Amino acid sequence: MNDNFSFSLIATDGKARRGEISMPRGKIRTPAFMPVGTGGTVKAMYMDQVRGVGADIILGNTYHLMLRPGAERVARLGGLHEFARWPHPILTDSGGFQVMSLSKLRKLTEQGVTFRSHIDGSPYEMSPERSIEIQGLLDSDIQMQLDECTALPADAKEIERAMELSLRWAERCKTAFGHQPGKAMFGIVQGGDIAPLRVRSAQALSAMDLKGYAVGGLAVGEPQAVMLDMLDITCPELPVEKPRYLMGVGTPDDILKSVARGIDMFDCVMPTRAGRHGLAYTRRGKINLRNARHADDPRPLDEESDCPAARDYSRAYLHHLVRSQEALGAMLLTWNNLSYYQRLMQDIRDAIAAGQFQDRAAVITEGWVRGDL
Ligand code: PRF
Repeated sequence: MNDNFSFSLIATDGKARRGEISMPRGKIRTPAFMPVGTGGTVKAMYMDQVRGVGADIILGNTYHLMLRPGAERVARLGGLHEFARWPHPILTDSGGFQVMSLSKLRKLTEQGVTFRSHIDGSPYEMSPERSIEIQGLLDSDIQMQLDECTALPADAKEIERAMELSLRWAERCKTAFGHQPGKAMFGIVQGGDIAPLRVRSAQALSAMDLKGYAVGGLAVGEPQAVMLDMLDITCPELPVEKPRYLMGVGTPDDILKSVARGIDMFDCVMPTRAGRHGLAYTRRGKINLRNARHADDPRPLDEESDCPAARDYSRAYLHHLVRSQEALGAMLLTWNNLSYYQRLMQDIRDAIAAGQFQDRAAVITEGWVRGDL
C-alpha cells in the first residue's frame, strides 16, 4: 500500500473524471460518495454493511466528536478508526460549518470561533490550529481547513469577508498541519453565489498547493442552477491533478450534474437521514414507505438490487416497520439508501471509464422520472 497520499486520474469524459486516491489506509475510487458518520457511527448501520455497500471512505465531524466523547479521549482509545471499528480512510470536517448551524452563543473573530455546546451549554474555543489538532487526535486521513460558510442569500460584503477570512484560516491550517506524508489537508473554496469571489478563492487556494480542494458554501439555500453555475466557474480554477470535493451535496441528481462539471467527492446526510424518516431511494425514484398505498404491497423495493434490504423484504413489511417506528425500519432503509448511492457512484465511474457518462446519466435520470413504481 502507498505510504503517501496521491491522486491519479484514470479517465476523463468531458469534464467528468474517473480517478483514484491512494493512501496508507486504502484506496478511494472517485467519483466517490462518503457516507456521513458524524459522531463515529453511520447511523443505523454496522461498519461491515457500510463497507459491504462499497464505501471506500466515511466522513466524521470534528464538532460532534470534540464535544462528545472528546478528541483527547478518542486519541487515548487509539484514534477514530480503532474506536469506531472502521480501518479504512476517514475524512473529517473541520467544525466551522457545524458550529454555525448547531451551537449556541457563537462569536467569530480573526482568531477563531467561541461557542457553547448544543448538548450541555459548556463553552469551547476553536481556532484553525485547534481544529487541525483535533483532527490529528482523531487520526483523520483527510482533514479539512477551518472555514466560514455563509448561508445564502447574503450580502456581497458579508460573503467576501467570510471568504477572505477562510483564505487566511487556510494558511494557518496549512502551517498547523505541516508535513504528514500519508495524510492530506484540503482547502475550502468559499465565495457564495458571486462569481469573482469564487474565482479569487479558488485561485488563492490553488497557489497554496494543498493536496485537495473542497467547494464549500453551496447547497445552503440557493437554487440548484446557481450551485451548478458556481461549479462551472470554480472547477476550471482548481488544479486538474488534485481531487475536488463538493461539501454536503446532495441528491442523486445533484451528484450527476456535479460530476459532469468535474467534482470527484461528495458527502451528504440525505441517504442516511431519509432512511430514518421512511424514505427509500431506488432506481425508479424515491418511495415514501409511510404512505398507506404500500400496506398490502408484496413487492420488494428493487428486485434487481444486490442489497438484501432492497431485494428480500416486501414494501408492506417496510411500511409496517416504519409505521411502528421499529429500529429495523430505519436500519433496512438506510442500508437500501446507501447501497443505492454507492451503486450510483459505481455506475458513474464505469460510465466515465467507458466514455459514456452523458448517455448513462440520461438513462439514470429517465429511470427516476418514469415513476413505474
Ligand atoms: N464548509 C464546511 N463544511 C461544510 C460546508 C462548508 O461550506 C457545507 C456547505 N454545503 C457542508 N459542509 N467546512
